[in-house]
Amino acid sequence: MQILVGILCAILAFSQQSKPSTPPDASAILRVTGDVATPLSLSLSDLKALPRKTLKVVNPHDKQEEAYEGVAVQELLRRAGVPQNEKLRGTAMASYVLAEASDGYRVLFSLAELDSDFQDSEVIIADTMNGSALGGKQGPLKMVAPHDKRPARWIRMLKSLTVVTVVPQKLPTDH
Ligand SMILES: Nc1nc2c(c(=O)[nH]1)N[C@H]1C(S)=C(S)[C@@H](COP(=O)(O)O)O[C@H]1N2
Ligand SMILES: [Mo]
Repeated sequence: MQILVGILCAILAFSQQSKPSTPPDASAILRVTGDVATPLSLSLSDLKALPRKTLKVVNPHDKQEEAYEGVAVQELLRRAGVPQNEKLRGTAMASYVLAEASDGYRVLFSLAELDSDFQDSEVIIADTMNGSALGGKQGPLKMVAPHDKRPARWIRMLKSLTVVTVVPQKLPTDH
């Protein structure tokens, strides 16, 4: 009897193991993860269906006027359940958004920098420039921070936003 139970368990374990894991959603191109209530996985068409913002900026590098269209980062953070406006206080004031691109480039924004109660940063996740989709190394998604004087945080090939809350550091008691 015990042997039979053992064999059945082994078969069950094997069948569980050989089950194919859920395939990654190929159309999901932007992930909003980390310290969020509701992680998001958004495709290009999901982004097209969200409230859209347009920005006219002069690119600090080539001094050309560019029109970007996309979704406000604050909108995405709101949908992910990140504290905003009057709820942005306490530990969330030491939270930041880590934006990562597929070439490994990474930039940071504090939550307060992306909150309209603190400043109008107008940071958007753009999917078009001058009416055309962002191709090649420019896209498909590019974060545009129009009030930064250098475009170093205009992160191209954006693939994820991760919210991180800085853990309070314990200072040695003898200090
Ligand atoms: N993914 C990614 N985005 C990036 C960078 C990068 O190396 N990788 N460099 C940044 C810097 S330092 C600048 S000045 C601008 C340059 O943008 P451009 O290559 O479109 O002129 O992109 C920013 N965004
Ligand atoms: Mo740069």
